[in-house]
Amino acid sequence: MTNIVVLISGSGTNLQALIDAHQKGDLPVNIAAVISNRPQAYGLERARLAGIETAVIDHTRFETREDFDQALQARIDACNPQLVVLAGFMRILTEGFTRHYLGRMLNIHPSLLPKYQGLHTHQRALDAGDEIHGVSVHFVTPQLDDGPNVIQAVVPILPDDDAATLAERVQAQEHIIYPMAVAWFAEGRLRMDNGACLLDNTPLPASGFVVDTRVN
Ligand code: NHR
Ligand code: GAR
Repeated sequence: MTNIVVLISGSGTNLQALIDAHQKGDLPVNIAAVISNRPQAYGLERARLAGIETAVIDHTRFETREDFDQALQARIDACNPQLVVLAGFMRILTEGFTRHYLGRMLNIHPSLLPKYQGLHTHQRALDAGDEIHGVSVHFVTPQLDDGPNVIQAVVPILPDDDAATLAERVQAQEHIIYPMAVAWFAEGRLRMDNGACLLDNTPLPASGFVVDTRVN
């Protein structure tokens, strides 16, 4: 069974989607631990309720990003995971950390990457007058939000949207595509190879596998 460790910073709805998929029998993994950099993250409670081991590595207690990442890496590696899953994890990771987990760490980012790397993606898509928005699951590489895409879900931007309504539409898709991507990895169907994604030994396009929710 594929051992995974999930890193969170906040409410943990993506973690909950993974827990739910696992409980339904749709996700052949063992969630070895959930680790948060924030002691108050509600996702820790979700993990406890599901009987999953939790840990807090509070970044405010470390002098440097390197020190924090070393402590985080030691805690993760104690679980021997085949995959590290960033689920609303909000700290930028050092190059050394990302290299250590290269090809075995996934992130979910709320935009259609390479558009809108970084923060405040929903507001930026609205400000730009975009007609579509979405979410990307990608392998993590040293460059922020730059690793190869595994899956994207596309949603429409509607005339009355604000950042909150748009985020809600995007997050509904997050909770579908993240368990899918993690399941592909766990089943041995997905890997990163030469900076691209292979699904069933076939290269995915730069967008990754696309789920387009717009009704035509
Ligand atoms: N680290 C690397 N090296 N590469 C990636 O692709 C990463 C990463 C760390 C996190 C998630 C990411 C996202 O999906 C992620 C991808 C946090 C920030 C950020 O600016 C940016 C991107 C992401 C996560 N964080 C601030 C910082 O100083 C803190 C913000 C806060 O605490 O609220 O680290 O978008
Ligand atoms: C999700 O929308 C995720 O895409 C986003 O934060 C939210 C976390 O929600 N991630 C980032 O912005 C990463 N920088 P959750 O804690 O409920 O899963």
